[in-house]
This record gives sequence, C-alpha cells and structure tokens, in this order.
Amino acid sequence: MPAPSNDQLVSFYKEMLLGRRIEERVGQLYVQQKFSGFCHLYIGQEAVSTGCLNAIRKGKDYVISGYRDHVQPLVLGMPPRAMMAELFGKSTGCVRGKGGSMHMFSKDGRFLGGHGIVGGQAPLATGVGWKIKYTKEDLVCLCFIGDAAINQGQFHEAMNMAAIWNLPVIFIIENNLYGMGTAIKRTCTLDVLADRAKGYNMAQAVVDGRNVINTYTQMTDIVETVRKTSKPILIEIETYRLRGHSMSDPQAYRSKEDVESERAKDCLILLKDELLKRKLAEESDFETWEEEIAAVVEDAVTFAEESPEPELSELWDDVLAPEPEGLVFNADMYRTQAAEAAGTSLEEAMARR
Ligand SMILES: Cc1ncc(C[n+]2csc(CCOP(=O)(O)OP(=O)(O)O)c2C)c(N)n1
Ligand SMILES: [Mg+2]
Repeated sequence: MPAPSNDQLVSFYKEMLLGRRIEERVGQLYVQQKFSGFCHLYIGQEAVSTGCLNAIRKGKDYVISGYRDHVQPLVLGMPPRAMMAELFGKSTGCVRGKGGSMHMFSKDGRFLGGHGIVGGQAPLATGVGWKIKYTKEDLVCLCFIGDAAINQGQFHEAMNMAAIWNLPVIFIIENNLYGMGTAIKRTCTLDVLADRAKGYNMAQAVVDGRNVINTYTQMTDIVETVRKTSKPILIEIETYRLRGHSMSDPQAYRSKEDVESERAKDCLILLKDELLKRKLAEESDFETWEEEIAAVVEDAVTFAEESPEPELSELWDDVLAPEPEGLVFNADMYRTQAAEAAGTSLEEAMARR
C-alpha cells in the first residue's frame, strides 16, 4: 500500500485547512445574507475528499457528487475565486452564477457536479463508467453519495448496471451518520453500509475517513485495481459532519456532547498531531499556513463581491445543448415553448386560488 510522502502530508494539511477555513467564511457570509439559496457545509469531512481525490489522476479521472460540493472541486484544482463567485451568483462563478451552492462544476477538474437530487449522481456515474468503457479509456469515475442516498431507488439501478456491465465506477458512501435530521440507524438495517455491495456481487471496502493517511493509502490501491479490472466497487467511508445538515438546522437530533466528542476526532486535528509527531512541521508553520490561507479566502470573497451579475440576456444560455449541425431542430422554438409552458402553468395556478 503506497503511504503518502512527507511532502504530500504537508500539502494534504494545507488543502484540508483551505477547505475548512473557506467554509467557515462561507457560513458567516450566509448568515450575513451576502448570498441566498441552499448551503450545505462539508466541515468535518475534508479528509474524505483529500484522501480520495489525491488517489486519482486529477483532471483525467471523473468525479461526481451531491450538493455538499464546495470543497471537492477545490481539491481538484478549481480556484477558490470561482467557487466563491458561484455562491454569490456572479458571472465569474464556475458556472457563471447559474448554479449556486449545490451545482459546482469544473471542466478542467473533470468534476461533473454538484447534484441536488439525493442519489441523482449515481446513475450519471454509471453512465460515465459506460462511456469510459465504450471509448476504452484508462480512467475511473468516483461517485460520492450520502449514507441516506443509498436508500434511493435509483442507487439500486445504478449499482446493478455498473456490476453487470463491469464498469470502472467507485461508489463512495460518505457515511456521516445522518440524512438531514434522521440517523442512518433509523432508515437502514445494515450495520455496515458497504454490505449493500453483496446484492450485486460487487467488491466492497470500509475506510476510516477521519484519518486522511488511511483514506489516501486505501483509496490509491482501490483506484488502481478498478482501473486495471474495470470492475466497480462500493466503499463506505466513515466520517462526521460537524455542522448542521444545512444552514437552517437546529440539530435537535443529536446532543452537544455527541458533537463535542466527535470534535476530538476532527480530521484536521488528527493530521496536525501526526505532522508534529513526525517532525514535519512546527507550531510556527501552522501559524504561517493559517495566514496564507486567510489571505486566499479573503481574496476570493473580495473577488466575488466585486464581480458583476450575469446579464439578463444570458438567462437561456447553456440551458439547452447546442444544436448538432445538419439537424432540423430549432432551440429557440423550445425556449419559447418552455417559457410559454411556465407562463401557462403560472396562470392556471393563479386562476385556482
Ligand atoms: C430525491 C430527493 N429526496 C429528498 C430530498 C431532500 N433531501 C435533501 S438532503 C437529504 C438528506 C440526504 O442525506 P445524505 O444522503 O446522508 O447526505 P448528507 O446530507 O449527509 O451529505 C434529503 C432527504 C432531495 N433533495 N432529493
Ligand atoms: Mg449523511
């Protein structure tokens, strides 16, 4: 199993620290109503994205995820400015301000979103796996999915197809123990969620996602096996979200003590201890990194605040795919029809009141 080098460990820490600090700032900005819409923070789960996404060929292998998606594209190289501007709905955002918090996307990072429908990314990942196999590429697709999402019907179909067609998809359940305010114990009879793989005769593994060193090491082996064999696998990564489900979560379903005891196992603290133990860093290094990262975060916020709104004329851009050449198909017609349909439904709804 390939352990991370000393340099990698330091860069893992800085990467996780950026994810943590940028999201703490995002939380503040949301409370200050600097932007609106949904906002699901990843705080506590950073070792999962750093451990998994450093195990792939960044920018070549595909990654797809749910709505808790601010940090993964950053690990894949998306500039913090593009992420922050997207939250603010600005034209400089990664999808020109049309996606917002739940729909980050990075073409260069091959990050295919950012999906708000729980479990919706699973069939897409199977489709990507099919494309990789069809075009005989030497690639894999990583699909991050929540623990509650595995009870969604489409997850079953996606797993089944990936298994029967031997597709190079790595399904990763980020088990943070809750789906909104419901503990996974109340919605799933399995003690080990990865056991779902047995129903598809699929390989499975459980990973301690609080420990980035373990996560990276195990995932590196898994990724290379899937690349070689083109057989899917279901991974359960144990983690914990230290903040609420979204910004409007009173968290009545868990006690303060539970959260406090999890803080002691915080992935950032564990890695900091390891860096100190291995003498790879001193306290002064951590202070320097904090300062460097604070500057990056503030630069992203200023950039987002000062960026322009998208033009109203761009409203329909990128909604429909460009017309393939030679096809008699008029996108404008569909735009008009969609606008008319929305108008008609609105009128009908008003008439019913
Ligand atoms: C199909 C569908 N059903 C319900 C919802 C509402 N919903 C949003 S998040 C969520 C919980 C999902 O929890 P989990 O999959 O564990 O992911 P986590 O939020 O813990 O990352 C639910 C039920 C939705 N967005 N889509
Ligand atoms: Mg969950």
